[in-house]
Amino acid sequence: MVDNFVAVDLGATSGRVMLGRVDRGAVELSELRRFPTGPRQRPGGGLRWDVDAVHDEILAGLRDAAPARVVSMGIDSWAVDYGLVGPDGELDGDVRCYRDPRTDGMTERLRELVDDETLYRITGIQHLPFNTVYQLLAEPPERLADKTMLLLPDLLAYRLTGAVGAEVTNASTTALLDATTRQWSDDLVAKIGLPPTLLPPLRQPGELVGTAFDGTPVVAVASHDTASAVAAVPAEHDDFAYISCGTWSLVGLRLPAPVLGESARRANFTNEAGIDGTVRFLRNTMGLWLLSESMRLWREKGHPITLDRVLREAMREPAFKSVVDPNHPMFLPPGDIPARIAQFCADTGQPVPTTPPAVVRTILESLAVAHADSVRTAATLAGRDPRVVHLVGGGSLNEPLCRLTADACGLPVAAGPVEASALGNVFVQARSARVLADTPAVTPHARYEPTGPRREWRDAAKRVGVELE
Ligand code: LRH
Repeated sequence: MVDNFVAVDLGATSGRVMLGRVDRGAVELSELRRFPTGPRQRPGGGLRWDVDAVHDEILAGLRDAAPARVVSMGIDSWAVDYGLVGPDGELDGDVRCYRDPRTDGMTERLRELVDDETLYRITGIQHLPFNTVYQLLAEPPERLADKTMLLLPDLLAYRLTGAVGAEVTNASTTALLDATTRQWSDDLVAKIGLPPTLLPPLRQPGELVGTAFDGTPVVAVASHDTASAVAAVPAEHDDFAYISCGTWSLVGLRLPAPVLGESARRANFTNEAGIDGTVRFLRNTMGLWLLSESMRLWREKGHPITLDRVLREAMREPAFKSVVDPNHPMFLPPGDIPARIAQFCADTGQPVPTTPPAVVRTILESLAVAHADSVRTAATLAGRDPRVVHLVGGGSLNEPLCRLTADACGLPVAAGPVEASALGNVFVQARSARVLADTPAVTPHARYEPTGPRREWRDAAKRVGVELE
């Protein structure tokens, strides 16, 4: 018998409603709807997500799925962003985007209340200027007084079911959850002066949230998209690293317990909650954002550019001309990424790439260096020796990036699944419905063996202060 599940998977560029058909241990995904999610600049009012539009897409997706007799549905999305629900049950204002500059200066403000070492010892969360805790600090305190904070997937589930809660994998990205107890840290909440009523009760992946308007059960999945993606990594053994590669590259290891020491904090590694009590020990890298934002700009300027062609041409450019640090804060806000890359190269005395293929070559090699750096650092900090890198998500279709990542890491890269987050989403639902016991059997669609001399990668990495070995 076939069992059907709906997975809503929201990325910061596009969202999908997928139908997952589970049949004898295998999951087959098909796309019901795909829609842009990208944030909009409100005149005078910051960078915001259109939550109403996403809600409408979910409703339309459920209607599209209806003939399939759906067992349940679940929602995952990017992390850290939230809506505030008032005592009247209504969403107060919009949901702001984490790329909004309102968090400027909040790192310093938080430091006055809690020092970095204490914050990390409790939460194990890497410093990203847009973590929820910094966004909350940027709110006028009176706005928070009588509100409940719902992270985006929880907010969308609330709009479907009326049930309030915070799913734990995503809650961990707020930097308000205790990484050891996996409960909200009352201690931190008090130190920061947030109202204790702000944070709703936690829920676990697999729990029933409620019932949607059409009777479809809504199940809490690993609602952080990266947690869903990691849950779908088709690893055969424990000795693997992963890269969940989309707008961001999330690079790290699956561990049984958090690594909360000073070295991990200084290396800016995070301990996000995974399914079944696991820890996602990883580091954020700016990811394909650099490429998609550049493509957007070139198209706006009227360049007749396609991704396939520019990738092909990029690989004909000379290697290792210029390398940038993709994690530099200058690359975070939307805008002219090629100009910022040029600036970075000029500032560091490297040749400035001027054509789209040259810029793309720089982006690909820089991402590969950042991937290799994070794989190596994760392994050292956790005392592991990964033998293979599983690269999952949309980036697994980017052949040059997979190839360069294998070369830079000096490890084989197993590419795929592409729709890892949607697959992990379906997996948790199907397990909860007891129609699947284990990670679904998926085979990576390609494998890239490392080639070429290591010395060139080591030299390129040094230009951005990275020691590859
Ligand atoms: C990837 C992601 C990542 C977060 C970022 C905000 O989509 O969820 O794990 O750090 O978005």
